Amino acid sequence: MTKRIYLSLGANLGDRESNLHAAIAALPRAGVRVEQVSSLYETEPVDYLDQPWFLNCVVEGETELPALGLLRSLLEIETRLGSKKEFTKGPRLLDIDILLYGDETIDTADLQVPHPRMLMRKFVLAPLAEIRPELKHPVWYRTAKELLKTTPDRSEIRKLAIRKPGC
Ligand code: GSY
Repeated sequence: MTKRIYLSLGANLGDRESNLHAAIAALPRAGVRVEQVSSLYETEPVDYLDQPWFLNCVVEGETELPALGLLRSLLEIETRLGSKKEFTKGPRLLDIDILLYGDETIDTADLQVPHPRMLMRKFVLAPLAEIRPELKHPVWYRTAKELLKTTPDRSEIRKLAIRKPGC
């Protein structure tokens, strides 16, 4: 069955913009039809602060893959593009997280959806609210635009005035 999905992409090593472009270009062969891509945002690191700033964006798409199949497919893109996490929450060439998978709630050791920290992350909420301001997941009470307005995350983000990846 077709599922509407939202992915968060981030990179803070190497040519960050090329890494994001390459990941978005790889999505169709990995089983994701890309429908919208947000602008790129330069974002201050959260969680582990002593690392370079990230470039982040959000992708809206559709997939026929089951959630764990999608996760595997995205991990393969990360590995193929050379991404290794030296340590959890540390710098990386590329990170792809599943934010939403249809209206589903998934809570397994390998995958939690909606992404458990997305409401605390401006680097996710700003690009999501840019492409889908009125989006509401059944476990939230508010839209992406409202969540961005009320998030406690005080980290800095800057929308880049350049062409979107994938366009
Ligand atoms: O969770 C994704 C990796 N990550 C990021 C990120 O993508 N952007 C910002 N700004 N901070 C981050 N901290 C981690 S971990």
